[in-house]
Amino acid sequence: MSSLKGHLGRTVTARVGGALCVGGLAVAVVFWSCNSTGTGGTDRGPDSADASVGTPDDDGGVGGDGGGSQDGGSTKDGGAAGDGMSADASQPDLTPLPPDLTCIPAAPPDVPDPLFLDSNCDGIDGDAKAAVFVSPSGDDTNTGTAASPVKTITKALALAGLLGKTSVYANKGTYPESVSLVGGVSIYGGFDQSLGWQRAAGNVSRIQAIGTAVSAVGLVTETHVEFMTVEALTGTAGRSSYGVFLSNSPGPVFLRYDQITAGNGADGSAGSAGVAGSAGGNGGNGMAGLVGLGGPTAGGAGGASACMRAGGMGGSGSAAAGAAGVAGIGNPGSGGAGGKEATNCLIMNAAAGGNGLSGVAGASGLNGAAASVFTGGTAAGYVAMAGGDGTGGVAGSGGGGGGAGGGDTGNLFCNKDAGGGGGGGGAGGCAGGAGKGGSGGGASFGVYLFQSTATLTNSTVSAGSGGAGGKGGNGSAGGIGGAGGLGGAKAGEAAGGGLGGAGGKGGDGGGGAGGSGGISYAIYGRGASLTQANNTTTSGSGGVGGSGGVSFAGTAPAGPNGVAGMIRLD
Ligand SMILES: [Ca+2]
Ligand SMILES: [Ca+2]
Repeated sequence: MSSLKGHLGRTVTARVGGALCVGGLAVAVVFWSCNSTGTGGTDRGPDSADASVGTPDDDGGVGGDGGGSQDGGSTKDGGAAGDGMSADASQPDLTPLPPDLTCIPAAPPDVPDPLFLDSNCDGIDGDAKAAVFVSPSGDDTNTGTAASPVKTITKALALAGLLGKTSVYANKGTYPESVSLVGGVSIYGGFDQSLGWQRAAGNVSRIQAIGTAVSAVGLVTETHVEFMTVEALTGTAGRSSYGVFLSNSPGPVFLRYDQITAGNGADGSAGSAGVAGSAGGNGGNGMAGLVGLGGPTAGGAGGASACMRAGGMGGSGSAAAGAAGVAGIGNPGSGGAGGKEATNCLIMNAAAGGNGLSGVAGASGLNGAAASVFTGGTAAGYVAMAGGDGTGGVAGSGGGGGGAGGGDTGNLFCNKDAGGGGGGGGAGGCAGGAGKGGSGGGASFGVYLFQSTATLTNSTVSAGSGGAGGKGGNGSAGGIGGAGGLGGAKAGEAAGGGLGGAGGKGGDGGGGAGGSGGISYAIYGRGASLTQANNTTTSGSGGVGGSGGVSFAGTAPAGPNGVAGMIRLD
């Protein structure tokens, strides 16, 4: 065994049939010197111990068989004659040093690795037969071979599942799609179709989508996403942004050599303001009393209401006792009493109608409850928390109608007279509407894990900032009550009507609370199993909580600010 540092800082271990090997790595150049090579016939059988076998890419990608001499002495390296590889079928297998610089035949599988080695000598890093190829310039009706790539990663994953292939190889370029992983189908980027699907670090294969770029739900098979640039963009209306979102996915999912970036969480929406309550209508005046006539004299109409809180009608007058006013709606007993009639015009003892009682003011509503603080992610992701809605006020009750004045019944000596009608009661004011709570701002997560298992290495993970919480809506004032009508005037020996009662004021609406600010973490996990190393993380700031709506009861609570950090595992 020999051990050395690869150009990406990984330790590369090679076993060469028990022989001593000395290896060295330069950037993108690999050379091996092994004393078991070049002497001929020392190949000690298939290099099944090559750490690249079995587990994808856990050996740093180096085939490790010492420059192709350890493939069991056969010509199974598969390179075509004249392709520049060290172990073409047309040449002796144990080619003397220096070995070929790019092709190191090894036992399968050849997986795309960080050194981009074509260890099965099929011309690319990876196994062309095991993959579906995808390119932004491809076509989803294509077959998915290197010569006929599909256009979207989503299509490539579906095709791979259909054809029993284990990988998708992505050409450089941008894929504007939200990718849902398929268990057991890994995605590798960094290929360049125009150069025969060679890989290089400068080739950027980018998945780009609003909201969530890469996701998996219920994924239970090992799946890799490597050398991909994963970019989530900011959405709207409180939407969260996830570079990679894994939920209930024991996978395991390997994220390696990736550039993962989430956008900002979108700001929450402001809550709507309450609608102002309508004023109650005024009560009508009672009809004046009548000399020498028996009436009737109409009471004033109750004030009209847009919210079923009309004032009571005034009582109607006559030569007899005045009629009582009608109670205002919501205000029992509020009608004024009718006045007693006069039976002797010499005494003139007719009584005036009683006044209607005023309506009662409606209670005001309450401000909304404060938005919750973040307590943990869910299977569906971050839940943006809205501020509570305010409650509306209660409508005022209607004023009672005034009673009619007592009449004069008349006799031998005097004419009868009709008393004045009572004034109508004013309608109650309608309730002021409540402000709605502001919605919560969205969160930003580079990588979000819920009950999932992931290995995250050698990657850059960036979160944006949390979205601001929406402002709570203001509560609105209740309507004023209507004025009561005047009682009809007295006439002759008849008395006048009573006043209508005023309508009560409508209660004011409460304000809505502000929404919570969105949170921001480069890496967030809940119930997650995370293995991570050699990553660079960046996070943004938490979103500012929305301010509370204003009402006559004061200002509703503001939303809490969002929390932020690099890594949080709940
Ligand atoms: Ca490889
Ligand atoms: Ca290969």
